[in-house]
Amino acid sequence: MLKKMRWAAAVLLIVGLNTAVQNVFGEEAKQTEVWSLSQEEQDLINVTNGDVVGDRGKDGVWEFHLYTTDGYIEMTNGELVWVFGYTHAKGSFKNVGEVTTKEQVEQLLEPVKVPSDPIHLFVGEKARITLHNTGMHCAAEHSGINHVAHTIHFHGLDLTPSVDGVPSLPVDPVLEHKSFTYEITPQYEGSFMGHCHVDSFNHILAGMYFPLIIHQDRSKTAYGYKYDRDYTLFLSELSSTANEQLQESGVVHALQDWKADYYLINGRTFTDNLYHPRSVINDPRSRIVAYEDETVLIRIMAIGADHVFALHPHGYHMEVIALDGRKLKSTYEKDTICIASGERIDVLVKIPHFASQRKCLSCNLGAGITIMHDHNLRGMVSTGKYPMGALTIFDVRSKVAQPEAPIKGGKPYNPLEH
Ligand SMILES: [Cu+2]
Repeated sequence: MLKKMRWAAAVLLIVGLNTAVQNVFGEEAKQTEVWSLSQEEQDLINVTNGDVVGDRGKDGVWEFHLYTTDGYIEMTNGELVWVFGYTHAKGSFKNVGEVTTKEQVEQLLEPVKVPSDPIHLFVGEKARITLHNTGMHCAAEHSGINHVAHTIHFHGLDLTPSVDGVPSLPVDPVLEHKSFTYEITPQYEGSFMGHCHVDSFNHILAGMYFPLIIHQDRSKTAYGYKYDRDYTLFLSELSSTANEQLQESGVVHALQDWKADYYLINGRTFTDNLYHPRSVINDPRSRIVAYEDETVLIRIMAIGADHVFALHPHGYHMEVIALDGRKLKSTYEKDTICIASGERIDVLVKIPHFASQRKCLSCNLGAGITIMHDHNLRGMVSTGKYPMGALTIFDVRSKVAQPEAPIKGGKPYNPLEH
């Protein structure tokens, strides 16, 4: 009887601990929701991290419907910046028909994001990607930005001009309330991006870009290298002033003086309020969580006017395995990755086995937090404030179960403060 009670207590303890860990770390909670899926669906989620994926029709072709629209994104200083970009139906890339009014945009589509959600494709599997232009719904009535056309350029894919997204070379861009379908079959795995190619300076910098990830198969490998976890960090510049001018008049005055006032990782800035829900470090897609012994793949991408990001992790060297979606013949190690607009750099970070590799008191930190930030320090200043910009963290955890994290004053646990 006593033995049974001990067992029951142990089970309760494990369940309780598990629940506490899940509450603290959202990504683990996400994994538990998928237990009832088929093996095929589970394999797909494994390589897409649970991102929304397209529908695969009976003919085996992937279908995606992207919608262009405008809206506001909230920054960590509370500013709402008007942007325009791509979005999709609520919870899916399904076709919800032509969307023409503000009410339909709000009812049928996800709010606009910068960058918009990643598109995941597979080598040799055909995809039909339809772009619908819903028009602008939050711009001034007489702004020249109303009624503009858009396209998708699949940056880095070797495509024929008919699906290359450069307006009228030879296909006309997608006019307001019209649509166009790009049909592509990826040849190479790797990290790519999509962006608009109409009035590119204004349309891209206003927010029209997204990561495009092409997988070789359903395994956690990239370019033949195995990884345990993967993150995509899309670095970009944003000018709220230029966007406001587009919104009001459709013209950016003195375009040669265009200057970013926000430096972003996945559309967010870091800020010294560690609990800010819009901060980079509180975004599960941008906070790099890993456990000892694991290999982490980071797909770094950048887009902007002229800023070259110099991404520098403390505590780790990164192994560069691919540049611009092509495997390197031999890898090399870097602790500062310079990346300019349009480039993609794929790196592996090997998290050591702490106990066996600790040779001195100052080496191999063990579980804990280290920062990774733009070492071109302009990228750490947004709206004139520091530290506010392109910074995220490595949140490295021991495989040994940790005691329940303390929660102080109703605030979630933040290891940066411990
Ligand atoms: Cu456009």
